[in-house]
Amino acid sequence: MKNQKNIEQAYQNAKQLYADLGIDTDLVLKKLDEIEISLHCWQADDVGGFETPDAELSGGGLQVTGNYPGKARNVEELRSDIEKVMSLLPGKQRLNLHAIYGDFKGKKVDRDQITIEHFQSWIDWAKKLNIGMDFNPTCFSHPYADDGFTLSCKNEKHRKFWIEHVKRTREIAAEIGKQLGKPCINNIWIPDGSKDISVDRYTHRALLKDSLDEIFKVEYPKDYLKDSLESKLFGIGSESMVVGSHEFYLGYAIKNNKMICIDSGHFHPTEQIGDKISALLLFVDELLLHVSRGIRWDSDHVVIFNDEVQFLAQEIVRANALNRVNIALDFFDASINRIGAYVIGTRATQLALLYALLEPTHLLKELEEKGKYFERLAYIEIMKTKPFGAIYDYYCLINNVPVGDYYINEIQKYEKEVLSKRS
Ligand code: RNT
Ligand code: ZN
Repeated sequence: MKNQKNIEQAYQNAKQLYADLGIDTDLVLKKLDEIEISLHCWQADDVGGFETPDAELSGGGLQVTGNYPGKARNVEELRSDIEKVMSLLPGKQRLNLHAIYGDFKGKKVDRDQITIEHFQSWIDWAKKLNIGMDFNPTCFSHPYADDGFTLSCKNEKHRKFWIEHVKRTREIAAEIGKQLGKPCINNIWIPDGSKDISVDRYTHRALLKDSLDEIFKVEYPKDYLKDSLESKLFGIGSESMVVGSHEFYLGYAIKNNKMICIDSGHFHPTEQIGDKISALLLFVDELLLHVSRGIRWDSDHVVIFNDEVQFLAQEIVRANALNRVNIALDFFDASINRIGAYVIGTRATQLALLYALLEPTHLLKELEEKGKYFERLAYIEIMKTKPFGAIYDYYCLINNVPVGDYYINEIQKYEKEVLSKRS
């Protein structure tokens, strides 16, 4: 590494500046290194999946815009992309797989037919990389989801189909967790909702509750499987009503001891996602985060190091809840290099966690308790110009991954040598 000396020196300087505030940066880096971030497989191919060679995202209130060349077209390309991404990141990652990404080997396998055999090669791959995995039922991009309803559908045949699908994903996820020796989170998100004023909301929600009760009848050891439920405020084409709202899932999760998934793009823009952490953690054991970036109608822009992600990380750290909050990413941008999108989003999330871990929380709390609010605000501002970038650079250096802008070059090289050759 060219600037190794400078990076080390900058770290030593920064270390001293943080030590003056009572922060041990070596310890902080140890803590940061223990955090696993779950990488969503679907940024690599625009949420298409591998059920057919030309599979594309359709419906579900989701939209991917852009047509940057080089998306992953099959299991091998996806694995190669994720491996590339991981080689450019310090710290630990997991893989978050959607059910449509099975290794179907050219066979048509409908969603109510998937079994562990379609995911065994993913488990073997994860074992080889020594990483954990998470899983998701795919309740969109399917003819039975075309009317906008899945688990809350009034058509019994369709609803049964989706119940079967989700049951199978739990079975598969439990087997993944068992084989990898780390619990697998199976996160249920459904698109169900309606574009315009909806009259019979009650029945749809009652149906969803009924479907979930049926799905969760089978119990799996918590060491293998953790169930999670993800709400949404609205989607494209479901602007007026979403069946799986925050209130619905929060009620369900608390009553049935399930995990709640908070997607940062799924709330009203003036709501602060960070503020939800300390409230939810008093009523559920664990949370799942889908770290994302909402922009106007889109809930899935590439994550950047912004105020929202910082506040989220601060609240996790301040609540001493790193072991109760599972961190996953969820964004999809097809307008830029997809590998670059992953690296930017993951590094931004790590930066936010690092920034939060470098906070002199003890000092801020003390000032707060004494009612010294000017001083509290002053320190919050002062921390913003402390050299946390030097700490992150050093973290990259000791992890043997590109420091600073060096990852850009690596991604350009991969684009030239690999991505640009995909048609
Ligand atoms: C959709 C949800 C969900 C999806 C993935 C593909 O709004 O955020 O998590 O992004 O399941
Ligand atoms: Zn999400």
